[in-house]
Amino acid sequence: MGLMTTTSHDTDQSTRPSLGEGTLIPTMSLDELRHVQTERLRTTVRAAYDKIPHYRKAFEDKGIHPDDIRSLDDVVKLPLTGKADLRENYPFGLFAVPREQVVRIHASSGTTGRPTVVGYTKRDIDTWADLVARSIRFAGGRPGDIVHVAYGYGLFTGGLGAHYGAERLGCTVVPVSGGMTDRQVQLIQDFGPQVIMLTPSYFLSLIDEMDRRGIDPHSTSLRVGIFGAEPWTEQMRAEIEGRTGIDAVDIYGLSEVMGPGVGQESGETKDGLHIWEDHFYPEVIDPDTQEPVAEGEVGELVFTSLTKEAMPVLRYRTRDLTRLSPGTAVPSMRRMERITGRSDDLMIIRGVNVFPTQIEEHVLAETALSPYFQCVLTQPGRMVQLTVLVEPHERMAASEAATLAHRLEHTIKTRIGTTARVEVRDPGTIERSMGKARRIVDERPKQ
Ligand code: DLL
Repeated sequence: MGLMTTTSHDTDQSTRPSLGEGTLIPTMSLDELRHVQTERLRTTVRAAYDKIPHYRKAFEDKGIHPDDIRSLDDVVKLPLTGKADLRENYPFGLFAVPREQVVRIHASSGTTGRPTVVGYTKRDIDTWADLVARSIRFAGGRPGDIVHVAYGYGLFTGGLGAHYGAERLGCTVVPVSGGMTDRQVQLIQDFGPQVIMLTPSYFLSLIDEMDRRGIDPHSTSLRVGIFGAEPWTEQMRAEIEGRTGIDAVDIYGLSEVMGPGVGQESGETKDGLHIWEDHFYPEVIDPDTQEPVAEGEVGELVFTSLTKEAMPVLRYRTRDLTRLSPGTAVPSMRRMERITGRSDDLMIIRGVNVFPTQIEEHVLAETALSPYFQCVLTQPGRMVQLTVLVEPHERMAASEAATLAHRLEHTIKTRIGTTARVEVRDPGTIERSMGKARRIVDERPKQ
């Protein structure tokens, strides 16, 4: 990486507008990082306890006090935080600063109940812009690039998060937001962006639109795609890179912790997401026992924010399943493996655990099939049934479709271990998303 600097150790959170990392990829040693994290953890814990009644009560319930948190190993003593805690404190109950100091609100709708609301101070927005700038740089974007942002703008953190980061890096931002697929393609043709940021599933729709209009997706100005906000696979990366010639890299984040830019994959090594550990302390726990898993084991990712002012979070349970491994491109910071799925997306089919990403791998291995698919869950009797809807690129004869369906059913049975019915639909009929793809359609009767 060409752009390197050491990171400031300044942990005085009250006076500095920004923590000083700017847009640069950190080169701090592991010792330095642990020192910074420890200081920041203590400040965060203190603020959470002093300023947020929810956390004060949670500390008291656990019989702990901020003074008990002296080192990073003490993190496990802290209470876990979940989506339910955000809902119970709706809308502003988890803010650690007076509402007047909150300059931005975002929210995620979720599938049920109240939305979860998050807030940012001016400095939080600044830190976020720095981290997204860092992420874009790490992915392979450069100051001076044109960045086409097709993540949705609004309460969702994708659009504005990407936007501020691209500006911070010194790029020219095209804030298209999601939707109007034909216009997206026209703007790519007209403005010549080098970088595009959107969900991988929506990018597939843009590639299809290019195909439809006779534009060779290899011929665009695009060099790097920064894809996230939903699970995707190595097979999907190969599909996107093969069809466009760009570098497709993964960006991770969630509103409750910040938004996009919590972790980013390097465009050079493409080996999973480095977590920006100077701002977010990761752990992986067993979702059932809530105990930390052994190093390198898969479990639920949990984050403690280290620099957030408006809404610090302690041990936030992401429900995302992954494993941690040592850093490569940034040696002191750990990587997380591509997310296999959220525990919410886990389908249990006759006792076998299946994530839509596992289905995606096998759908993409079938060259006649387009990458669009959906998993439909029904319950005709007592058993849950999984039907995988797929569609071919070109219309197929019934016999050909039947052969393909049987082959895929067989692969799913032998490779994933579950029984699924595969239904081949007509080209273009499976739901397209303009943001996060809806992979699971649950048609089971409501309990
Ligand atoms: O999706 C933030 C974001 C925007 C990330 C743009 C990346 C790009 P939420 O709407 O709160 O925030 O959803 C967060 O999306 O817990 C994961 O389940 C999923 N997710 C986000 N990035 C990835 C990724 C944004 N790269 C939830 N791979 C998270 C897999 C992802 N899942």
